[in-house]
Amino acid sequence: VRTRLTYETRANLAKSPLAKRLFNLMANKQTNLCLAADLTKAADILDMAEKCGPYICLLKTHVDIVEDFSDSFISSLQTLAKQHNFVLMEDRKFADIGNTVSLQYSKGIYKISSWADLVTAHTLPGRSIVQGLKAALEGEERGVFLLAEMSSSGNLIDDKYKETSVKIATEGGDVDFVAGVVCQSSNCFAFPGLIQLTPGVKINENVDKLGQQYQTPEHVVKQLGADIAVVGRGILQASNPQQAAINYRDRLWAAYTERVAK
Ligand code: S5P
Repeated sequence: VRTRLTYETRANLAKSPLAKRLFNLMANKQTNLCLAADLTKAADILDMAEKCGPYICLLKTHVDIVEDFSDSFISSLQTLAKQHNFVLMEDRKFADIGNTVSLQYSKGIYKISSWADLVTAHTLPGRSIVQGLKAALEGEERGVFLLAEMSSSGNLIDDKYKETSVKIATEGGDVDFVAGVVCQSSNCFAFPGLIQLTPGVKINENVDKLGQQYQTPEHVVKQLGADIAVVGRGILQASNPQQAAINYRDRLWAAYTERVAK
């Protein structure tokens, strides 16, 4: 079972160079925490990246919510990523035909492919979405996480959609570009070389007012099979975000070490 294997072992099984890099980073830095930096001012995101950087493996952005987006914001973020050794993911959730996502990935104001190590994509359009994203690259080492499940209540994803999404992630000629799967259950996929990214993690709440559903760090890692847990407001809205990041990191890492020791 993939969830019993260590991140080091799984790094060796990964087909995606980005998955390999991220598994090794997690093992060396001893963190499986992703910060969802969902803030609307560039300076606030950079401040949060500075404070939480030492405790995270991944920093996830939604750049289209940043009101003062600029190229210098991106270069500052990249400097922090280097300094504190974390990977950058733009949670764009691409969902269009290949040609359109290729343009959305590399062009426009955000030029996502020029800086984001990882992006997310829905599988709704089919396999061509992966091909479209890959077509935008000019030799950069990049990866995609495909959504096979969502954390929101009432989402439309059923078992068939989930299974086909995992097929797209694990079969065919583009599997070296797929670094992982965004999902909510350990039986979602079997291949140990892929990373399971699981959002909907918060210590003190079960839901928000807009359909989000939360679980504890221990539950997502031990029961739901998360390799990386995404925490946004649990850290961003804490009275001391840095201390909250440390708490989430400690609890998530302890849950992982218990999971692989069993
Ligand atoms: O199913 C999903 C997939 C994602 S990527 N549910 C999610 O919540 N997300 C993202 O995780 C969402 O876009 C947000 O950036 C983060 C959760 O934030 P939180 O504040 O609820 O922890």
